[in-house]
Amino acid sequence: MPDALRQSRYHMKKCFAKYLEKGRRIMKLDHLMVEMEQVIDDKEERTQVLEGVIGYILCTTQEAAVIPPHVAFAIRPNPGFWEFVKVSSDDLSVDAITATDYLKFKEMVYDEKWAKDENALEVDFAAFDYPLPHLTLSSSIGNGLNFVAKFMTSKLSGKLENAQPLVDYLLTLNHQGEKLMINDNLNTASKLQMALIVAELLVSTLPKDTPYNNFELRFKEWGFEKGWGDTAQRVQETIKAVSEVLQAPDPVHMESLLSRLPTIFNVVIFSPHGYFGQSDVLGLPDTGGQVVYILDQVKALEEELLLRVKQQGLDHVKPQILVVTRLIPDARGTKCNQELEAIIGTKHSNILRVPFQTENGILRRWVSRFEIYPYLEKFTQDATTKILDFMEGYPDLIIGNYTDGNLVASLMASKLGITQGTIAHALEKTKYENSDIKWKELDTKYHFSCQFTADTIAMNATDFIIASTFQEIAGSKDRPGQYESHAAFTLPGLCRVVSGINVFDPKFNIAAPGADQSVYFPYTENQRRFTSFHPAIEELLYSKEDNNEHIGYLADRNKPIIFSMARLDVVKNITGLTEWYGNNKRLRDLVNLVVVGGFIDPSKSKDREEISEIKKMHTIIEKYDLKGQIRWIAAQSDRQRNSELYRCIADTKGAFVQPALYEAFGLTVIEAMNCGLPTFATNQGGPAEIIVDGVSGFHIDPNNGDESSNKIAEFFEKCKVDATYWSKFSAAGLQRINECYTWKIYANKVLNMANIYSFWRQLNKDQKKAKQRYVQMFYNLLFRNLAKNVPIPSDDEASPPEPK
Ligand code: UDP
Ligand code: LCN
Repeated sequence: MPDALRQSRYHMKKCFAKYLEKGRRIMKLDHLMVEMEQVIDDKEERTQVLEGVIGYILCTTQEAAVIPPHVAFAIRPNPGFWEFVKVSSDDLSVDAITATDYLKFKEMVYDEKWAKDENALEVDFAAFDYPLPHLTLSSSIGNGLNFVAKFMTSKLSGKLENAQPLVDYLLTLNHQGEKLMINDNLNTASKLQMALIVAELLVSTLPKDTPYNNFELRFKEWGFEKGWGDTAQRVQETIKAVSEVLQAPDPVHMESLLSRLPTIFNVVIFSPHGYFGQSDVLGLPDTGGQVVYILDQVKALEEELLLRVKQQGLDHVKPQILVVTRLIPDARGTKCNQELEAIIGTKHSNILRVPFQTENGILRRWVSRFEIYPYLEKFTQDATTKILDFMEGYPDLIIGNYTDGNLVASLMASKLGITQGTIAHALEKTKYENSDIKWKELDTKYHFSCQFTADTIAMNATDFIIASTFQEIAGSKDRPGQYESHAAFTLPGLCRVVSGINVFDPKFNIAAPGADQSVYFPYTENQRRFTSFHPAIEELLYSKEDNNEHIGYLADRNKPIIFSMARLDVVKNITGLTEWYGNNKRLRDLVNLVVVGGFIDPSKSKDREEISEIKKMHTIIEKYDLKGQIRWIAAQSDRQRNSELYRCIADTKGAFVQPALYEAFGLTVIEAMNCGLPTFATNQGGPAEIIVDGVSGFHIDPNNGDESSNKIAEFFEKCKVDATYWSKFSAAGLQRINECYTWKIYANKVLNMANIYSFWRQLNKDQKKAKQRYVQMFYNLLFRNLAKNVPIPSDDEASPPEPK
């Protein structure tokens, strides 16, 4: 053995001895590295050790389970790719192990009996996925639609008869019983192909704008029904699209054909928890970006649906979207006790509220999203009845939001056989370290046993998953994605999920939300600005008075303002930003700080975490003597006024700062950029993808306050010497938004998904059925019992938090 290798082995052994020293435990990458540094203090020697195989394992490790004399490693060389190995500390031999064995290693740390139980419940959703193709490249994750189109193409190619599933699918299309596209006269691929040739001949002779009505009767005689288009031109395009696919399918034509078929008219969107309303709800517990997202989403989807039905020649059809949420009798000044509420800015969309029922009747009070599980099954049943009644038929698409909405959507969709999409907004699992293995410790407070099983059920039941960013699915080079963390996990004593979800599944797609551009528009569009708010905003920002709405003041009005707005949760890190500012004299000299969030008076809040953040804000303001440079404003719920506030900050040539420790997506980042405000946002989570660092804004590291605050200071120093520097970032942010983050782009993508996955589920119906059965069993045997353990509060208990 060469000397260098011998020496390196010697160091590695010392290192493993150190890892073993404390006995059984779970270690993360940073622990492994810190302990390595303690044992090998020479930097060069450490580099040498890290060059070998074990070094590679250590560097790509996410987590390790120490069970002397072994250490088992979960390594992740690339997003979505996991390998598991076991290293013996005696001879440093490395053995590959399965995910199941790795999970058992982990369990040994907490529950040896369970780990060794041969009959411990193992859950393997992948067992049902074998007939289906999967993506293989990390870079393709989230691009399911294209992949599905390719796979469909290969299924329908070859000879004409192979296209029969498409014909069968076209035969099923209808709107409330009215047949669309074709009728039974064209029930084979060859009959359809012949008829298309004749039809094409006819439309090609007509002026392009000839209305469909003018030749509808001829079409009907040949076996065609409505849905091909509103004009001769549109009809001709659709005929071509179908003919191309029948002749020799290719993914591009397949995708464009399926996207233009009349498939989706009625949509149900579930968002049970929180206070879901259109006014006075933001800032209430569990009520944040999700509500903003859904209301904007509905407007965008309705607009796109109306456009599509018009183009399909189905003007008489009124697409409707129903947002279904919980009815809360104790509505506390909001409209959450109203059963039906029309959605402002839409023609046919409504909020439908259905109460939670318990053995004692309707639950009157609000309940936290962590405690919502016991009501969901009955809620689904009651909601289904009301929805079918209201819509006078089945919806064509059901979309769930967050754990509770996704579970309800899964129950209803599988019962009625309807296409389903899910949206997580945020999955809780990655937010809490070791939340799976330590579930028993956390369960009384968070009920993660319910949440993780519900999330896994929904991910597996749904036809497609809408993610806002790539990182939500598969993280980044260093950090696993939110979905990815459900690939293999264990809840000792309950179940070992050896395969929860595969991020290479083509059901994953990215469709990022936008911000309502009729509200969040650039500060430069003077004619559109909501100037009536200016006196109120002037007071908010610059009055000298301390009261329950704001404290602090800005002594020097000439300085630009750095601005942040968020719920006052720990993870949003508004206190962190205030502290960075307090600590950085350079930054304090350059700019003022304005933050919006929470209450000023801690006694107004009933939320433990918020109260502690409020107190912390006061302490920091005192500690750094910030009065004169800071203005802290309590949570603001008027979005029109808030949008004007962003623009007023832009008038000062300021910036928006989003300093969250982790942000799932980050709507405020999008809002600020839409208003033309240069933006600094956390590199942990969605914003890292929204902003291209140094091009359309800046990334900041929430765990490195000095570096982040200096980065902001540097920007303002540059702006001082070059006024165009600020405008450059303002414009680049807007450009980024318009290219990638608008609701129009979103609505188009999501409706394409709905159309394409509706056919996909039809193509794979046998596999879908088998998996659904397994999901149902998991729900029945596990979830239902877990949900029974969540206590049901009585309406007489202390009231939930007061609304603001
Ligand atoms: N918001 C608000 N008033 C506040 C704080 C936040 O209107 O005092 C709005 C904000 O403009 C954004 C949403 O609430 O539209 C927050 O969404 P985000 O994605 O930033 O965070 P979430 O609260 O969903 O975690
Ligand atoms: C929930 C969150 O935590 C945010 O990161 C998102 O922007 C919001 O929902 C909308 O999806």
